[in-house]
Amino acid sequence: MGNDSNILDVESIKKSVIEGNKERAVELVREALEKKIEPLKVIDAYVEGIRIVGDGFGRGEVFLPELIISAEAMKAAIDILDEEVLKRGETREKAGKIVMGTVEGDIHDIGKTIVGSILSANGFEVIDIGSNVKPSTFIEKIKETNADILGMSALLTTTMVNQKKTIEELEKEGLRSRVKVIIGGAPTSAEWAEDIGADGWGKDAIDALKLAKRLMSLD
Ligand code: B1M
Repeated sequence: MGNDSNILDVESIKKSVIEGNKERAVELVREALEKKIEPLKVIDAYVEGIRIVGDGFGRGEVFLPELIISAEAMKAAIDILDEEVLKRGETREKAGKIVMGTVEGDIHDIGKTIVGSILSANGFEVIDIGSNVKPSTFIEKIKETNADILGMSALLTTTMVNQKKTIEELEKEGLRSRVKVIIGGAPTSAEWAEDIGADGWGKDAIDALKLAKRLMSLD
């Protein structure tokens, strides 16, 4: 169904994530890309799906194994979209170097990876150091790569405090003045970014890109 039209099949995409049907989720990505639909629009449809599952989980109507299966379906589809976003990015002079990761205690990495791909596709050199990253590991990587920006994602109210701890570590190491810090993730906010002394907060990947460009004086 829908293969002959050029309309994104949002409902089927949402359903594939809600049902945790990885094969279908992947098939629908390929269909959307064949229809030449903008990858960011496709990503949004998957995000809608996982948010529905997450809300159900929050209300106790969806259980952890189901959440995991849905997340795996989502991740398989998003991996393909990330690759496509990267492929479409032109190779041009690097806009800046950014070390990116999800903070210690937190393994949510889907949003962080999307943000990394968008930045990378837009000329930033992204050093993605994964999830569950200790403050000391962020610091080591910044020193090793001489990064311009540190990007930290946190999805749990219990781990967002590690964004603050990492900034404190940066200060102790005397690195804070030469590295810009951007943060993001569902429980975070512009106010939280200000409270912990970050240079900005990204609502989503496009917002993070605008912010990173502004911080590198590219806008
Ligand atoms: Co978890 N989880 N989870 N989970 N999970 C949430 C976050 C939760 C809100 C669900 C709920 O209860 N409604 C809840 C947190 C509650 C709280 O903190 N108060 C929760 C919980 C409780 C848990 C566990 C504790 C469950 C358990 O074990 N009992 C556990 C924790 C594990 C851990 O980290 N230690 C857990 C586990 C998991 C899975 C492994 C099953 C899976 C993650 C798989 C993975 O990432 N590889 C998972 C998922 C999928 C979610 C939800 C449903 C979806 C997250 C996601 O991928 N969203 C989530 C509910 C929700 O967020 N509504 C939930 C899609 C993604 C594109 O959006 O990550 O927000 P997001 O990223 C956005 C923006 O936030 C922004 O741009 C991105 C693109 O638009 N952004 C940035 C993100 N990072 C940025 C960085 C920037 C700038 C912008 O600059 C650097």
